[in-house]
Amino acid sequence: MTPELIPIQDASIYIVPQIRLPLEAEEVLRRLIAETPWRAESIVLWGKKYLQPRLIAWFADTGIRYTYSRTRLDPIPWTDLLNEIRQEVERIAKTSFNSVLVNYYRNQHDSMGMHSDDEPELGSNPVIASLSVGEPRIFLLKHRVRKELKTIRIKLNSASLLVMQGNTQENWRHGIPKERRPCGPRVNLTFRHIARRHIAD
Ligand SMILES: O=C(O)CCC(=O)C(=O)O
Ligand SMILES: [Mn+2]
Repeated sequence: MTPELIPIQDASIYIVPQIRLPLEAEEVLRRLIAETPWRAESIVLWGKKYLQPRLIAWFADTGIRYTYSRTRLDPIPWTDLLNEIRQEVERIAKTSFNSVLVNYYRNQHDSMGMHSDDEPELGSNPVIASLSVGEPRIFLLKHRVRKELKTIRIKLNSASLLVMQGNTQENWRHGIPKERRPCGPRVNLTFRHIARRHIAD
């Protein structure tokens, strides 16, 4: 399916509304929820420890370490399902990925705060490819400095692939807000490439 360019200043973002998956999206969702060794990570806010409002798992090629939101993650080896999805995502994004962070939003109360994917191990101008399966959720984008630019809201439907590249992370933050309406589960897979100098021996 053809990519739709999202016209945003100081960024380069496109969406492929429905990518080809190895199984029906509902089955991918069901299997990922059932078979992933989910972790509840904690975050420290104003000196107090909280559980992050979502579950995560991190898969990567062997030997890769990644620090995400100040949490050091040890990777799980790729499953066949994730590897097949990776191949299709690499074909579309025209780049290779050696890791995927999987986020599980169980219901409307789960969310991800506004952030940029700008950890040093991602290098400059990273390509981040983000696949959504399950309940559609709103993806917010806010410019980091140009407050006159409106917040952008993009609905991410099941089986859609959002690709952020170029100077997007440098200029914009993104996140998934909580919802007021009841929401079913959503799993999001963000494929990333971790720079070689950060790969442990
Ligand atoms: O769930 C999403 O669509 C966003 C995930 C994300 O921004 C991240 O994992 O860094
Ligand atoms: Mn992100």
